[in-house]
Amino acid sequence: MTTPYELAKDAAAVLAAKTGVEKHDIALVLGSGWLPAVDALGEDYTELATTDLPGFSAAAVAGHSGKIRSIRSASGRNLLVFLSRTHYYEGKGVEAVVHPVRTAAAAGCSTIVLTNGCGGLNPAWSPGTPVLIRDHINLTATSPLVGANFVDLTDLYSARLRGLAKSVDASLDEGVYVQFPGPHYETPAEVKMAGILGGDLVGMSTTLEAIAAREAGMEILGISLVTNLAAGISDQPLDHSEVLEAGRAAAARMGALLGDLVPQI
Ligand code: 8IG
Repeated sequence: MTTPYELAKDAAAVLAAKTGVEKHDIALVLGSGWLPAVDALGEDYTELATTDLPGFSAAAVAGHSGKIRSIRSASGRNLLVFLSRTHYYEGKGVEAVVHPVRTAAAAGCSTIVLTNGCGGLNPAWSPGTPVLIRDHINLTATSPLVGANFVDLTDLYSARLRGLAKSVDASLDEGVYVQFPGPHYETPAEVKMAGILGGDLVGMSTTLEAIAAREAGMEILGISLVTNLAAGISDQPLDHSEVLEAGRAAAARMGALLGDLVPQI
């Protein structure tokens, strides 16, 4: 039987063959609202469909394109950018969720930047505000790891990389990201619970990927784009098209942030 790690190795081999890039250095996963920022990372690239590689299935959400971009950055690094992700709520299993992360590790990446769109609990974070993930609370009740694999998650989201991000943009706040399984948004009571638990951000991704990335030994930077106030924080109902619109409106700032930050990693 093929293990998830062997499947990732196979995907990395096909990636190297199709891009002509033997080793990638930095991986990025672009979440809701981050897609328009991709062009700020570099103009010299090869683009593949995720389905060109073993182990990937088609993208399922509007605003998430199933593409992978291999970018030769101006600073001479090979970036591996996933323009979409598989979410836990798609029901394809945890292994499908973290396959891009394991593929990136097998492709040689030692750093991963995990981005997402999420709801914010702090009313000062208006839609379009990026927030660094300081830590997470995983409410999916699952793990990408199987067996007696007691991976340490202290400093999961690298203090060094958060410091670097703040040196690029001193206005960046930090928060604790709470992953719910989704695909429904939270009830106001669940958002209140997330706050009582110590959360600042609510979303449907990232924590399982971060765990797999830590297992693989990668240094992790997590950045959330608050695209909406979490349910009950404002009296507005939540709407996916408004989430996408907030992303479009924030694209220039997110592009500048990633464009300035990545060369410093
Ligand atoms: I964009 O308010 C986005 N994704 N769970 N809650 C959850 N996920 C989200 C939200 C939100 N906004």
